[in-house]
Amino acid sequence: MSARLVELREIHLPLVAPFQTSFGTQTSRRILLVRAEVEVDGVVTEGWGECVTGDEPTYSSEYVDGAALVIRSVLAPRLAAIDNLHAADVARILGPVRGHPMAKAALEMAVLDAELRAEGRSFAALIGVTRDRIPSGVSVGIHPTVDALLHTVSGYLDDGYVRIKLKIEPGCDLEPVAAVRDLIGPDVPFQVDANAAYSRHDAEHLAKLDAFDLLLIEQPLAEDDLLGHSELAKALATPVCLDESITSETVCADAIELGAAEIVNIKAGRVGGYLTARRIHDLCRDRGVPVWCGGMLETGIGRAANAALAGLDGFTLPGDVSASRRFWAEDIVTEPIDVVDGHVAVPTGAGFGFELDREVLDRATTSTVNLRPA
Ligand code: SMG
Ligand code: MG
Repeated sequence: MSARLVELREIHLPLVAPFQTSFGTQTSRRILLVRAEVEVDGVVTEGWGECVTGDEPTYSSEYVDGAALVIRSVLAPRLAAIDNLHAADVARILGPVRGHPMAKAALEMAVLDAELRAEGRSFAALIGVTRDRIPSGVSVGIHPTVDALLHTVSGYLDDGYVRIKLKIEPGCDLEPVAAVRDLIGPDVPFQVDANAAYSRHDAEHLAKLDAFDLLLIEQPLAEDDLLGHSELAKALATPVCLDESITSETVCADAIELGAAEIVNIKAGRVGGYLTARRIHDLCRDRGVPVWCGGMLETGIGRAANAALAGLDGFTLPGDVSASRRFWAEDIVTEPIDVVDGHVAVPTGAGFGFELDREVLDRATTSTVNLRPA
């Protein structure tokens, strides 16, 4: 059984509502999807991978157009040159290409999905997931007014989400955090995410968040500021969780060693793929560091994959694996993912377990590139 990459697609989907973070506001997403195939005894099985880059290089240095170019011109040709391509080898083969973890992750995901579907095996089974559902948290963007924010948060509580995460930035932190804590009461788990918007000089200010009994503060400082995070962690009672900074197993182990990451947000795209994400889960578990599964406004493809990954035992905190309708209206490219009793089901189907809606997918497609070698 050997895999090949066949197609790179770009789709365009509108968000149900604008999503504002410390680095910008999104109203829609351009998303790259990769299709791979595996042929066994003349039977062709396809698999799909989703690339989590944003439209612009603001969350990280990767972005849609850059990822499309590096996939087309550098990464796919390297994989096409391999005779017997397997998902387990993709990260090693692409290793000599520096950076571009989200682009690499999409390729590995497509190959892995095709391979597992051909074997009739689920990703959850491959990595040893035993849970059948995961607690679902929701990420709430920065709102223009506190009233609007509270209205949104109430809606999510009604939807059953078991944990609220609020985006913050300098000038929009203590007041909305106080208001949300007041609304949800002391028992609903509540955390904040700064997307690297603060500096080392903000420690005293950020310590004021300790009054609100937050589960964690996510990525307060710059991606490369491990030492700053470790100093901040000493100054705050609220645990410091890293997202953007965790770019590899090595960085993760170092961040824990330095005391910069008391909790880790795991995102497969940020670390180069679901297989590496699994190893990061293992290393955190072995060091007693709690992890949770992050989100990148994925379609049902990446969302299903995240729900499977988050089924591993070390994911002891609710993740940003919300219902598809949190971000998307009716135009979703897979069957919807729902939150039931505050939980999302771990997909049991072959591969990453999503079921594509071809019609919607084709309608949302804005361009298609052939990845087969000429
Ligand atoms: O998919 O639920 C989701 C989004 C969760 O807030 C979320 N992601 O920094 O954790 C994060 C952000 C990154 C994406 S913002 C464009
Ligand atoms: Mg984050």
